[in-house]
Amino acid sequence: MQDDRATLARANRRQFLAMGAAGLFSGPAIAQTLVDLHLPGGNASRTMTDAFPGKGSMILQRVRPPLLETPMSVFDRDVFTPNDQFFVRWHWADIPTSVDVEAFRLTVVGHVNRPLSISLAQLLRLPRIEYAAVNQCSGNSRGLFQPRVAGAQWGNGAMGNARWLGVRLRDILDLAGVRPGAVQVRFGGLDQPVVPTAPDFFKSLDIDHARDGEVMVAFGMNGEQLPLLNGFPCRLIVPGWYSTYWVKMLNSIEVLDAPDDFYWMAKAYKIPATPGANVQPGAKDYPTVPINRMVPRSWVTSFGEGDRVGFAPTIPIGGIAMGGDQGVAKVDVSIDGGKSWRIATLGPDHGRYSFRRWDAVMPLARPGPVPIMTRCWNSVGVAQPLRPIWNPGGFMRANVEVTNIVTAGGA
Ligand SMILES: Nc1nc2c(c(=O)[nH]1)N[C@H]1C(S)=C(S)[C@@H](COP(=O)(O)O)O[C@H]1N2
Ligand SMILES: [Mo]
Repeated sequence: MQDDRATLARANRRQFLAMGAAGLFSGPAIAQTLVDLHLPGGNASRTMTDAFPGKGSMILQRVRPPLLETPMSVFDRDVFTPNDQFFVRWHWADIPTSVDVEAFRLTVVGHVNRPLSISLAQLLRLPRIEYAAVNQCSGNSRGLFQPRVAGAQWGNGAMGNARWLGVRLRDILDLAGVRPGAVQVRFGGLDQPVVPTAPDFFKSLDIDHARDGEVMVAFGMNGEQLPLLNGFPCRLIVPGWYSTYWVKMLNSIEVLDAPDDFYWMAKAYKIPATPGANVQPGAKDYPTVPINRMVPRSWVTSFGEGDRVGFAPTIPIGGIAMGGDQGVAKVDVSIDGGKSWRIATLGPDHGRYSFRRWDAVMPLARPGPVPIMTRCWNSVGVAQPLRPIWNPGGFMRANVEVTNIVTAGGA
C-alpha cells in the first residue's frame, strides 16, 4: 500500500467514480459456465459470473444481495486470496453503489467522553498496523451439512485470506475516551435493509476484545484499497473470529453500557453451547451463545472432487490450512480412510491468523480411487474432528473433509 495519504485518497476517489458507473444490481449478464459444488443434498450446480464490479470470475450464489463464492482453484495459486476473487456476502440489498470519500464519516458515539465524527483523511493519519487474517463466513460449507439446513448453500469458498492494513480499533476508542462501565461496542455499516421493519445489520464485541490492540479498522487489503463489495472504504477486522463480526462499510461505532440485545447478537448467529457447536438434528432447548472464535480447518486445493489423474507410484497433494484463532502447527494427510496419516510439509508462516500452505507426497499401491483426508492441528493442540457436526444454523463446519480422486492407467 502506498504510504502517501494523498495518493490513497485520490485512488479512492477514482475507484468510487468507477463503481458509481457500474450498475451493481442491474441484473448481471450471466456467463454459461457451470460449476458443481458437490453438495450431498443435491442442487449443487452454480453459475460462474464475472459481472460484479471489482470482481473477477466467481461462483454465483445469489444476485441480490450479492453472495459470491471463491472457486477452490484460487486457493491453490496463493495463500493470499486476490481481491477480485475474494468472496462476498451481504445480508441486505440496499448497499451503496458508491461512497463519497470526502463526505464519508465514521462516528463514535455512546458511552464515551468525546463523541467523534472521523473523516477518512483523519483515519489515514492514525498509526497503522498490518497483518494477514482469514475472513471466513460462519456458514462456510453449510451446503455440506446433512441433514440439510436453511441458509446459503455455500461450498467451501465462503472464505479468503488477505493482508489487512488499517488502524487499531483501540486507538479510535481511546480518541473518544471510553467511559467506565462500558460493556460492549456495536458496529454498523452503510448498508441498509430494503424494508424498514427488517433489522439493520449491527454486530458487537465485548469491550476488552474491542480494545485488544488487534481488532482493526482496515482500509487496505493485499496492498490495495478494499473492493466496494468487501466494504470500501473501511471495515472491521476481528482476527480469529468468524466474519459476521467483520462489519463492512463501517460508519458507526457505539460504545454500550449494557450487553447488545439487538437481533443480530441476541437472535441470529447463535450456536449451541456444546463442544464443537454440535447437537442432534431435531434437538431442542439447548443453551446457545453468539458464534465467536474460529477453529482449525484444512482443504485439498491441488485436486477437485472427482478429478481423474494418471497413476504413478507417488502422488503430490497440496492445499491450505488455517488454525482458527491460533497458528497452524501441523497438517497430516490420509488416503486410507484415516487408518494411517503422513505429516505434510508446511509452507511459509504468515502469522497465526493466516492460511498456510501444505504439501505432501503420498505413496500409491495401485490405480483406483484415492480418498484424500487432511487434518489440521493448531498451535494449542486442537485438531479437526473426523466426524461432521450438525446445528440448525449450519455454522462452524470444521471436520476433516474427504476429496475423492481416481488414478488410472500409467505404469
Ligand atoms: N455492513 C455489513 N457488514 C458485513 C455483513 C453485512 O451484511 N453488512 N455481513 C457479514 C458477514 S456474515 C460476512 S460472512 C462478511 C463477508 O465479508 P466479505 O463480503 O468481505 O467476504 O461480512 C460481514 N460484514
Ligand atoms: Mo457470514
